[in-house]
Amino acid sequence: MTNALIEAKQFIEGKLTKKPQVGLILGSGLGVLADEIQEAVTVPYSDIPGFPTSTVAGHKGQLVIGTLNGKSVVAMQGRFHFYEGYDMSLVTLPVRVMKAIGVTDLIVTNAAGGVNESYEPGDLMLIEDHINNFGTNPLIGPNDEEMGPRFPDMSEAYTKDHLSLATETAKELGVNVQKGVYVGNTGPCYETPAEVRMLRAMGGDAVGMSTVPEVIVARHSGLKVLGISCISNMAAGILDQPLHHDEVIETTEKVKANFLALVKEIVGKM
Ligand code: 6GU
Repeated sequence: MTNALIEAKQFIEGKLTKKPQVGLILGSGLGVLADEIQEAVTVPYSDIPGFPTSTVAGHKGQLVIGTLNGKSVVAMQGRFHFYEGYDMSLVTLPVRVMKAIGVTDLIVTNAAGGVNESYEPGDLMLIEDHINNFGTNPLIGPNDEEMGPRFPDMSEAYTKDHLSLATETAKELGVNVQKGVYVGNTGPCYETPAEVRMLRAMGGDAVGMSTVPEVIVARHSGLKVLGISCISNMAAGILDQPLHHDEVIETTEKVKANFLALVKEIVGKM
């Protein structure tokens, strides 16, 4: 373990009453889920040794630790994005910390643009697979065998059992879900219409600026992963309108109820 990791781990363990099982990374506009956590202990990122301070609108910047639907959880209300200028080791440090404090299952969420033309803003998409389009990888550099293998297998980046659990739970709740491939781009600009056509030709269904680095590190550390995208808007060139971050937040507001119900129920069954 790096010193940054050891320090963050010890600091957070000092605040824990029991080991969290499930880790949650809450994307833009989706941080409200953390408000549902009971017996919550909140830890601002600025208090955690080695953590950068989150800067994006719609992201709070704290860990919320407690109980959600009977399961012991740790949630990130706000994440670190590569486009903010943090290097990949910082973007993914929280995932390493989660693993170090005992998390076994990670639920990663994000707001994403719809690339698949049959999607609509407000859809929830269970992530079946991803395409790393960042042009870099968080595992580049010397490999610490204690943390995971040099050449990790990515044939099941998103755990099939979790995908089935999420599919069944959505059905039970009557929540409609899409399933598809998430493409991770660096951002911060949204894509051009030509880039969106390229992403579609590559096999992408949704595009965003996060998730892929965290999932790569989660798989390297042996965590099981479930990914859920909230399709906040259609990517460029599909509808005849420009994209704004405000729209991303507005749409996530609208699907909040379904998103909250779905994730809470899934966590309870994990
Ligand atoms: Cl259209 N693109 C990217 N890269 N990220 C997004 C998005 C689009 N909509 C929400 N997040």
